[in-house]
Amino acid sequence: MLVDEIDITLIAGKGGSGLISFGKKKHSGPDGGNGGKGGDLYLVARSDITLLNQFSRKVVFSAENGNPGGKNLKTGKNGNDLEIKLPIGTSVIDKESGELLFELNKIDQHELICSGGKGGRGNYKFRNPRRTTPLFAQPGLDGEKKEVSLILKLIADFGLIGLPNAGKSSLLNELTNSKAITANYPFTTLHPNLGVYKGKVIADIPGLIEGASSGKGLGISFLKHIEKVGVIFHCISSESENPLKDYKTVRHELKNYNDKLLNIPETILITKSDLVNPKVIAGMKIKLGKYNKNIIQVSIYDWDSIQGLKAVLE
Ligand SMILES: Nc1nc2c(ncn2[C@@H]2O[C@H](COP(=O)(O)OP(=O)(O)OP(=O)(O)O)[C@@H](O)[C@H]2O)c(=O)[nH]1
Ligand SMILES: [Mg+2]
Repeated sequence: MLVDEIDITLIAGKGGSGLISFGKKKHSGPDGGNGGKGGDLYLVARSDITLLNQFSRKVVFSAENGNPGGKNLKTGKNGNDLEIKLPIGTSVIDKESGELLFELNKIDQHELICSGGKGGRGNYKFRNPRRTTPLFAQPGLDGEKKEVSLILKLIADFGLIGLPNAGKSSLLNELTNSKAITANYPFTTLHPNLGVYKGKVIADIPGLIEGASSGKGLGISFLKHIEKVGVIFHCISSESENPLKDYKTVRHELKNYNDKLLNIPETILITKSDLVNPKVIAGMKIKLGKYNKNIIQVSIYDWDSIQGLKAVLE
């Protein structure tokens, strides 16, 4: 199961405490060093979309604390920074304020999310002519702590959408070296699958049905993945009894979820073209062409049609 929403807690390192210490010799005065700074916590974007799955085992992450100051004015070692890798397409939301902190949109994007606490000053720093033997030092400051919600919206160049059983996963497998499970029953795909063809990312989205936007079928939990798709491949099976109804049903669900989805460029794929007479396909093209002229017929058993579709991806 692809984890695409999770809450985690991030804690930067605490600063090391300042030291209270005096030189060995009589009258040699205070020599307690400052504590080291706590480690910072960064979020970094990577291409692996399964990275949120790491949080099914652990949800609290802390960068290293700074070390305490030492004798002889020695400053404590700074705590190591911690980098947490997240999938590209992740939005990071502050749970307390609800504010969107940032989106990770570029591979290797590197964002500081929690700063480490400052180290405390050692007693040497507190000496003055009237106070030659300060018997105190500062503790280190706490590192910043944030509870964040991570929400993944896949960033894909092409998204295969349509009713259940339309042949979406089969196409993903033909176009890429993905091995999505396919079967002759609805809702085979329960979470989006990604594949890559010549650097282009293709997402196979679970089947949509009428009412999906209000929770029917698999609901809308994955509709958010369509928001960041460059081109929609709307798959309609040539076996459909009413292709126009199928088309409108899916468009209606997209609109209900977020009408901006209707502005994403769309190509209609008439799938499983090997199963029907060419006349049936010609009829479908006329009916669907009233809504969208970009129509391509494909079959996973027709090599030429798959090559033609690959050319569109390039
Ligand atoms: N004859 C023929 N069968 C196909 C073709 N493409 C897919 N199928 C079959 O149609 C059935 C459904 O294919 P899937 O790829 O699982 O369909 P899907 O759209 O991903 O379905 P969901 O994940 O349930 O939404 C499977 O039995 C496939 O083998 C095709 O081009 N020709
Ligand atoms: Mg599928």
